[in-house]
Amino acid sequence: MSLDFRKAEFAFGVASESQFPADGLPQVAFAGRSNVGKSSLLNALAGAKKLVKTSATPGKTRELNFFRIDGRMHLVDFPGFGYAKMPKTERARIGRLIDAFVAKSEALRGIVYLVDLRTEATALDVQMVSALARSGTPMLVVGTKADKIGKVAREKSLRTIAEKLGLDELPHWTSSSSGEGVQELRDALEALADED
Ligand SMILES: Nc1nc2c(ncn2[C@@H]2O[C@H](COP(=O)(O)OP(=O)(O)OP(=O)(O)O)[C@@H](O)[C@H]2O)c(=O)[nH]1
Ligand SMILES: [Mg+2]
Repeated sequence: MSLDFRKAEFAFGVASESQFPADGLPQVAFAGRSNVGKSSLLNALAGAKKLVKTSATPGKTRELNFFRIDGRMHLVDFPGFGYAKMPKTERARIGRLIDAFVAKSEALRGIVYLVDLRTEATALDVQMVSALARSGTPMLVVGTKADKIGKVAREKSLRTIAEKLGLDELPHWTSSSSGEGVQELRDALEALADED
């Protein structure tokens, strides 16, 4: 049965390990640098403008925010990595929370790792992707903000990202503004939710 992404609702925010859910719903997490477009992409997937708060100011998301899709899966919006102005202790707290979640959540089926097509993969992205991959969770890399660059630059950026992150295939790509690539990502998420 196909997942209706328009049936999306905020479920809960998780700020500590004691709040990790045990409801058994399959989860897919959205990770990446601050400002890369995680929350905007969740809104685009849901076809909603305001399901998730987005911001031109980075560092807005500080909890793991769970969104329930069609009552059948949770998409989890992670706080962004690498926001320089966030206090060190807060950054460390968030880092530990994400590490614990990725290591312990049995319902986590995949991690969507977002990279801005204009900046390509940075040293921080290389570090975070290899740290997250150590958990053994399947990872899907997605290039974001495709509307901001041309087709030729996009293809070059996708190849560079694949090379830097050591991927076997070119990443998916999306634009939350134009909606390009969003349906393909819905299909990939649905396949993860349906796996046993
Ligand atoms: N043109 C364009 N702008 C985008 C796109 N996606 C996000 N943005 C803009 O980029 C900025 C950051 O987007 P967010 O979705 O809040 O980014 P985030 O990754 O959730 O950021 P943090 O919560 O700080 O980690 C906002 O100003 C968005 O409007 C896109 O596909 N195209
Ligand atoms: Mg966000």
